Amino acid sequence: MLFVVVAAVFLYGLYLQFANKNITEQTATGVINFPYPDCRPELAPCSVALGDRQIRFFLPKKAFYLQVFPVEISLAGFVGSQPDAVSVRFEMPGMNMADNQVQLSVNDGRWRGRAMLPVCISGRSDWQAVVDVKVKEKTYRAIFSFVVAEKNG
Ligand SMILES: [Cu+2]
Repeated sequence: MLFVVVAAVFLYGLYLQFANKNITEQTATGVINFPYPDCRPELAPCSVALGDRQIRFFLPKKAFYLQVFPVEISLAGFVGSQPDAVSVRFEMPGMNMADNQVQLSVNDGRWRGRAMLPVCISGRSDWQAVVDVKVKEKTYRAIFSFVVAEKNG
């Protein structure tokens, strides 16, 4: 009987090791979050770094609702693992807004695209730009907060 208990505990330990290993591997092939940057991309270009890798986010000085505006990302430190795709998704923290994702295209090392923001029915103007840099099976993610100051251009 004791043997059975010992064997069960041993097997449970093995199972836990296996489960933990799976979680670690999922993280390694999933999303790698950059630290949250303490800057305002609507005021000045905003950079965030994780190790050698840097993501720099450009917004126009004024981003307006219901008007197309340019977004731009420049990357540094992704040497030897050039990104396959870069996208920006616009969200509001804690609010379910319509899906709004822009795929950027690269030219001269700069990733550019054009975006448009809807008017928030609650009157809020605080947005988050979720930047995803895809490198093979990994996604490097940086989140930039910004405020849309005016409703009309
Ligand atoms: Cu909203």
